[in-house]
Amino acid sequence: MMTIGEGAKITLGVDSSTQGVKAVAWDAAAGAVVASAAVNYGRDLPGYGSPDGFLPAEGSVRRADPRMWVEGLELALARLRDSGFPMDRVAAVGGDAQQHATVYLESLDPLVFSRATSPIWMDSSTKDECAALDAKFGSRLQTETGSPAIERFAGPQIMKFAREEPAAYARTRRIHLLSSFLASYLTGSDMPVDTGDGAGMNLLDLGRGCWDEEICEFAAPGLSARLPRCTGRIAAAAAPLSARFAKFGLKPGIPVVPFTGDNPASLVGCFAERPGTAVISLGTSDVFFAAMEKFHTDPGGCGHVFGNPAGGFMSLACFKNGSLARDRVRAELGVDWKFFDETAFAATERGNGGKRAFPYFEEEITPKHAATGIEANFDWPASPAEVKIRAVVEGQIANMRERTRWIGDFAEIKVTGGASRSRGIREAIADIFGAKVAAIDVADSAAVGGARLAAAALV
Ligand code: XUL
Repeated sequence: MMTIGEGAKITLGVDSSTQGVKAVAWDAAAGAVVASAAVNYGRDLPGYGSPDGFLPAEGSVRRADPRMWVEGLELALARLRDSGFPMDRVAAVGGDAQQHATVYLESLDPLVFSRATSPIWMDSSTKDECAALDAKFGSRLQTETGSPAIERFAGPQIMKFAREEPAAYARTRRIHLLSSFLASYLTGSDMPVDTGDGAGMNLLDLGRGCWDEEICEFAAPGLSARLPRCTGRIAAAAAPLSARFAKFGLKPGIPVVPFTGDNPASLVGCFAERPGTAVISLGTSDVFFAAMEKFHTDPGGCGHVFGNPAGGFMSLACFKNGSLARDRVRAELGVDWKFFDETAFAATERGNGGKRAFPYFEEEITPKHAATGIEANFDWPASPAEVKIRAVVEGQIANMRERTRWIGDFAEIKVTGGASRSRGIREAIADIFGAKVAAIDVADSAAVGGARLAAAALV
């Protein structure tokens, strides 16, 4: 634990992710995490039989026991307290959760769930519901809610529940996202869904910042009355922490701000909440996200728009063929990462004389493209490894640039994730986007985002 200055304002950020919970104490003036505690569902709460944070999969169904999320939150707070961190120094609480997971309540206090297991973002069992939403609303879903009908999104999931279990749906008084549920649990009263996470439901009229009554009613009768209100103004919607949390050493009554989704929270945790800076996370998939001033959607129909919890909007585009595709090319060429990240780039010219290649090993979503393997505009078999590597990297980045042009231009791009170590990739991003590129370390970016949002309630 770091030393905490006398007058320092400490806020707590709680990140409830798929695999566990992290609680970080953030000192805004020092710009540093001063203490943290973590819980892993598989290791720490084995009684829930969810080694990876969800119950054994049944086909395309992925669900988790919501009691595990509550117990995980409390255990993380207990661990932070037991680490010796002075919990009474926490001045406000914020947080985030995995997006799209839904929690179904008969009552919040006492806590009674009307659905024993909650669908999470990995569930893709709502093909029929998405088809019905598409048939009814068509492109209006994309242009008004920010995304086309998507299987993991909360709206199709709620629709399926209401159809399959009408009696349990009728008993349900409130349907929360996991984010708004956790904030409600902390305050003991219904907290709003923030427009950052709420945009992952297919139910929110994002431009107007309210539920779309027509889509809600089509998804499930009486749905909008079962949803909490939504808000795009996090600081203004803070509510006092319930006295129940005094047992963890937290001061009752300190402000708790609405929680958001992990992606919107990461935008804030990467200090990229203002337009002009984008973040590219180079992981299994490559993800591009950035703040946006005005609400507008991807004319190509691939990117998402969410509310930006710091105000305004944000966009997110996911490119499925990211690091896994790069690794496959590297393995097929029989070279090591040093060769892939540096040697190949030192041996070739920027722009590669126009030679580009696109690795479609997985079915691509941005743009939609079948898994057909490498597609190159030059004689792939006859070319040396160096040329192939630059062609693949520049091909991926050029595709990303084209597919994110609708969002705007960026003077600065922050890159994170394993592949951000590659000088070749960083230079290709700088060249193709015409931006300054910096690799950033974003351990706990979502939790830090939650804590930074909590700090806004103290201003
Ligand atoms: C975003 C999504 C995932 C989850 C992971 O749409 O489904 O990134 O938020 O926690």
